[in-house]
Amino acid sequence: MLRALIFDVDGTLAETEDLHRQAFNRAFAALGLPWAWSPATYRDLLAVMGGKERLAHFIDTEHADEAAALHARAPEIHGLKTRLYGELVAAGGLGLRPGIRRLIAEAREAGLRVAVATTTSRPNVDRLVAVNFPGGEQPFDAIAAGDEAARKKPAPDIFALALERLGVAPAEAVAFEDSAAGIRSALDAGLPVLATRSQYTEGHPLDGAFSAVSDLGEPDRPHRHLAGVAWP
Ligand code: XBP
Ligand code: MG
Repeated sequence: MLRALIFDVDGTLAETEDLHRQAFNRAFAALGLPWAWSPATYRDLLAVMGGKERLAHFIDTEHADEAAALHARAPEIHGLKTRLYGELVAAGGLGLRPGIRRLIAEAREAGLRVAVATTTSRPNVDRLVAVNFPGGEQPFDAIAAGDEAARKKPAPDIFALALERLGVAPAEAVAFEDSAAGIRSALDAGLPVLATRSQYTEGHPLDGAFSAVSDLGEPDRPHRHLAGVAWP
């Protein structure tokens, strides 16, 4: 019996990823670092899940000669990036992707539990919730985020943690994901996955998802099924 829905955040609940890129760039500039990640560069960097891990990978591959000094500054860079990202989300009133609000409401109405399993840092989830559910409403019964899992996606840890917090078995839930690494993570946690492709996961193989759609759709703007996905 279906008892829960578990959502990824970045690219699934909302198109957040370019704001992460802009926040990184603003943090670099504020801290005097001559770096600016273009959308194309960021698309490649997204192969590394997690902002801290992404930054560490960038330092190791692009600035190996001064890696030790830059790694020492990484916590300050990422901390500022998180603050600036929150400001960007609030300033722009970043909304949810099509169908998300409706599905969460209908799921709760039907007595299902709703959770989040994300690589992103917890303050980023809280800010997105605050902007989209004003008045202190908390739509999620459980939130598993960022460093709460020992290993980030594509490891299954964060979905396993969300399931544990919900007290629900993998076969009793459905995961929603936008990236290949996220689908791998959910599948390895034992969950069936519905894929919705996002701006930054255009070229990702969505194999393993039981279905792949453009988004969750709205009554006046139905979703499209995506071709070329290998069903399990
Ligand atoms: C996507 C990510 C995140 C964000 C950055 O996560 O890789 O790391 O890009 O956020 P998901 P942080 O799709 O699982 O939500 O800088 O806070 O890590
Ligand atoms: Mg995602």
